[in-house]
Amino acid sequence: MALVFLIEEWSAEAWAGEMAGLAPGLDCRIWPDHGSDEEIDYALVWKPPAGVLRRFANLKAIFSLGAGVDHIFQDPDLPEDVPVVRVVDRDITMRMVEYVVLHVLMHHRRQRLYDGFQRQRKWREARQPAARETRVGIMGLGVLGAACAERLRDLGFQVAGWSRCEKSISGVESFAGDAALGAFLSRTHILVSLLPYTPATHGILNRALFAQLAGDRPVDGPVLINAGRGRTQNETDILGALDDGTLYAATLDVFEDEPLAASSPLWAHPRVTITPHNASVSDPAALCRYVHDQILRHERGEPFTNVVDPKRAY
Ligand code: NDP
Ligand code: OXD
Repeated sequence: MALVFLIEEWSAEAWAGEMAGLAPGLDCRIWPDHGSDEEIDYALVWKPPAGVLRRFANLKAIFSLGAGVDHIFQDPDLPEDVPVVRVVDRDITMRMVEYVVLHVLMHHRRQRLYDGFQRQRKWREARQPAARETRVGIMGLGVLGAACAERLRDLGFQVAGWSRCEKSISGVESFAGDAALGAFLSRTHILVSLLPYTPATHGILNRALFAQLAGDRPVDGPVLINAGRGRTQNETDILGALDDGTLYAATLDVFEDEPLAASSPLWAHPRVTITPHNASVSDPAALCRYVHDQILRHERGEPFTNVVDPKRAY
């Protein structure tokens, strides 16, 4: 059974080495030195170059090495009949929970303000609202969004989520569909986006959307945290909204173009926090275990889990 690692940006050798250690029986190969295309049964991919997957005529599945699958569906030559399997794993979920809780708390506890006081050697207190006074709204109440919502709810925040279909999560208000977006935004002080990138979410985080956020946050103003995908945001609009007060602050892990250009004004903005698309990194050990389990299931004649519906493409 042959697997090909088709990975851009990360070390394919490290991933293949992890899998070989876990499952010595698997024949792990690295694109483009993988030998015969016909021998490949499974592809493990991150940002695969367009047109390559179609060459593997006997492919049984394409495994995304991240939770997002936009990097696969952007291939115009993607084979239609091969299932795309995405990652749903506790490791990736908990890393995202850490990131979202960290940044919601950072804004809520006004840590950047205190950092400024410290630099000025000022012993000063600023008003600190309770979590129960603050309404967090999560766009994308899927696997990651739901886990973040539950932790933020447990911390005492008023939490709501927005998704395509209605959800039932105890203590978390659910808003579903485009018709409910306005109501969701108008109750939200701190907006967290964990949306996938699809044609429907392209540029959705824009000035018109920020203008609908609740203006009654007990301190400062509306905050945006985006750890979903960069092309769901309009960075010109984020800068404009920060400068005219529509947004008070932003944490951005993802960008329209990555890596973020050194010339971007976002880097130096005093109320922007930037991380390099590492809110939840894909851990080779955890994800190889996950993929290996899926392959074993398939070889036993059981169906893959977490197969992406190509019509939704997320
Ligand atoms: P899921 O597919 O489980 O969740 C996606 C959620 O977005 C669902 O609730 C879905 O609604 C909602 N959604 C999708 N399209 C729309 C739309 N047009 N309108 C309203 N809601 C919509 O994905 P995950 O939670 O596992 O991951 C979310 C995203 O996080 C990934 O796609 C990836 O882009 C990003 N990510 C980023 C990482 C980072 O390090 N920055 C790491 C991992 C993931 P419904 O439930 O109704 O279908
Ligand atoms: C993912 C990511 O999709 O790391 O998992 O962005």
